[in-house]
Amino acid sequence: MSNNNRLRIAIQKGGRLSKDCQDLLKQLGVKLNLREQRLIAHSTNMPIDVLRVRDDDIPGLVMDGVCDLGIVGENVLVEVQAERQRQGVQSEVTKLSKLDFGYCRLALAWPQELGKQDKSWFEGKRIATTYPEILTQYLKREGINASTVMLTGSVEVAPRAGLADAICDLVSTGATLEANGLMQGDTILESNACLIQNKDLQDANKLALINKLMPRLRGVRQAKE
Ligand code: PRT
Ligand code: ZN
Repeated sequence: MSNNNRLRIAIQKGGRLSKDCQDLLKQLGVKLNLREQRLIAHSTNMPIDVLRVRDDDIPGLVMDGVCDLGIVGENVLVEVQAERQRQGVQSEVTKLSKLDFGYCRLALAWPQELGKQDKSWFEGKRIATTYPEILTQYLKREGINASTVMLTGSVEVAPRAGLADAICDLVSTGATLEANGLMQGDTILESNACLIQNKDLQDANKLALINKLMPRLRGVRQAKE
């Protein structure tokens, strides 16, 4: 549990969600003194500290109560939840809101030259992914007997490099798949960034601050519609 009486929010330090997270906090009226290399940024006008970390660490920090809130892609949240459930470790969070950025889908893809394929093609194949838990659950659900190859980067080059027969990766425009000669198949998960809260948070001051920020968040989202 966090012993800090300032509300702790975990956001991605450097990456696709960073700028949108910083913009959102600004729109909520949270003034931050962001210095490039600092792990923690203190708000100058509210009792809020922002922790800037790798996105993969955000769900665990919130689940364990190290941070009270976090902003993370649903893809990462679902993957970490599945992993922690398998390990029998606390995996629940309260989802406060879906956010209007970070949209992508986790989809299967295979070499274009093979043409259109149905699910049975995956039988006995090796599929490279950064999301082995979500992929394994999908394969189980669909009754497909395929193996997963865990890669944390450059997943899209795996078939060409002979590391796998197919991939399961995030897609937004589809340009990366096309550039690597891959054909997109089923979407396994659709994802947006989301705001999550530690499910055991009880500090009255922190809860009051969250209650003050949530209508502002709804206002920001409505203004975008
Ligand atoms: O360093 P850190 O671990 O924090 O960052 P990261 O490298 O793991 O993640 P990052 O910054 O790449 O992405 C953060 C989050 O942004 C992801 O977890 C998703 O929730 C979201 N997001 C949205 C995406 C994309 N769109 C996306 N297109 N994450 C990754 N991609 C990649 C994808 O993996 C592929 O390589 O972009 C490529 C495909 O893009 P298109 O447009 O060519 O289809
Ligand atoms: Zn990451």
